[in-house]
Amino acid sequence: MHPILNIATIAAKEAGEFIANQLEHIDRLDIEEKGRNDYVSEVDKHAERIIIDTIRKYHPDHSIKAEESGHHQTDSDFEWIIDPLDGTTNFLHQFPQFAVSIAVTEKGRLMHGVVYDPLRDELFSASRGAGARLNNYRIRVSEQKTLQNALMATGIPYYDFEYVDAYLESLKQFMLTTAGIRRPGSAALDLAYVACGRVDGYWEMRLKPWDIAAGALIVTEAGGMVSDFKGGDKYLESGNLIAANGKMLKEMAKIIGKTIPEEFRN
Ligand code: 2AM
Ligand code: CA
Ligand code: CA
Ligand code: CA
Repeated sequence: MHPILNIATIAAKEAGEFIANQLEHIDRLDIEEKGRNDYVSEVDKHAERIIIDTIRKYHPDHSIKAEESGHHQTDSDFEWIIDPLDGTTNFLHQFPQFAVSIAVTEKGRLMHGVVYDPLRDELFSASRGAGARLNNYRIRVSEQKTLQNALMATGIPYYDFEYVDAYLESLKQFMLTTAGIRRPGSAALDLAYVACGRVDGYWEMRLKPWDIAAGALIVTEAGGMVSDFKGGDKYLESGNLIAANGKMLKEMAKIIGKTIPEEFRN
């Protein structure tokens, strides 16, 4: 294992264990609403502290971009992109679907990623060129070729409701053409599930880099493809993303092209 992936793994597991242990204290948590429907608890913040302290111990010079504490830019080529708790809404409702997501870029290129589900003790990980794993096993995207038999994952908009109609059009088309759609509520795990073939495809709009950086690398290292809504690779910038195996991705892109107006595809 690459030493950087090893540090990411240690940090994700430690933060994940902490989060899982806090589930039983949920009624006593301090919760803030950062923006419409965007909640943060002291658990998110403490988990992020655990992760950043671990990174700083080994790589005090690296840049860090973390959801709850912002961007600490240095002149290093390396940047850690952290979502300490992806699926906070689920966590706060004790709905058992949330994860820790940690990615590392070098000169802007995704190099390592881990997504850790502490309740199932499932660690999804990848380093560029070395394939993707679920715990110690290699994983691959599904081979499903047609939408007709495909199980999809998505995320439903919860803020910025101006693009709700565009999203609903895409949802309607996928509803009419696929075998089913799930909305589990953690973008990082949705991508991890594409990587191991539990779902055949995933799309969502307006995501943040920390939701998707690690999961996107895990998908591509599992033989899948990730693209933005214009057929390019600017998904970290645009926050609009499709992920699937290559054949399925093409089919999905057709539906996105047909249903999401150009102004919402940027
Ligand atoms: P978060 O829990 O780290 O904020 C995609 O749906 C992403 O949107 C999730 O991974 C989640 O990340 C974020 N999100 C924030 N608020 C949400 C909400 N109310 N419902 C669903 N997702 C939300
Ligand atoms: Ca959040
Ligand atoms: Ca998130
Ligand atoms: Ca989060």
